[in-house]
Amino acid sequence: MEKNVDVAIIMGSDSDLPIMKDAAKFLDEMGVSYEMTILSVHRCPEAAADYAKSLKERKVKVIIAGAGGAAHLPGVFAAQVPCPVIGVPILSKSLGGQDALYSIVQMPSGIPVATVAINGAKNAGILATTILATSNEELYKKICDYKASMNETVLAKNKKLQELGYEKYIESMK
Ligand code: RP5
Repeated sequence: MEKNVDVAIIMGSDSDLPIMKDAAKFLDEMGVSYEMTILSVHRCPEAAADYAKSLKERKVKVIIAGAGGAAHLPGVFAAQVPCPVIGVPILSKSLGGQDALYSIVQMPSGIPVATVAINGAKNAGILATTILATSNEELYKKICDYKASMNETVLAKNKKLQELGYEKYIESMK
C-alpha cells in the first residue's frame, strides 16, 4: 500500500532531478513529508494518469511538478487532482526555459497552476510549505523563523558593507 505524504514532487524526466532536488531539500529542512516521482504525460500517459488517481485517492495536499520544453505535466496533474499545483519550468538549451514557462503559466481559465521562476524549485518547496503552514502551527512557526533568518542575513551584510566599504567587502568575498 502506498504511504501517505503531504507533497508529491513530480518531474517529466530524470534530467529534471538536479533542479527538482532543491524542492525536496527545502521540504527535508522543514520536516514536510513528500515523495518524488519521474513520470511523463507524453512518454507514459497511462502511468501518469494512474498516479494522478492515486494522489487524488490519498488526498495529497500539494503537488510540485517540474517539466521542460512543451511542459504539460503540471497542467495535466492540475486537471486531475483537486489540490494546489506548483509548476517549475525547467531550463532547456533551445529556448532558455521560456517554452516551459509559457506552457506552465498560460493555463486555461478554470485550471490554475501556480508557477515559479525558471528552475525555481526551491521557491516551489517554500510555497508548498507555506500552503501547508496555513493549517499547521508548527510549520507556520518554521516559515516565520526561515523568513526571520533571511532578514537577519541581509541586515548583517548591510552592516558589514557600511563598516568595510564596497572595495574591502568585495575583497572579503573572494
Ligand atoms: C520534459 O522534457 C522533461 O521534463 C525534461 O525537462 C525534458 C527533456 O527530457 P529528457 O529528454 O532529458 O528526458 O518532458
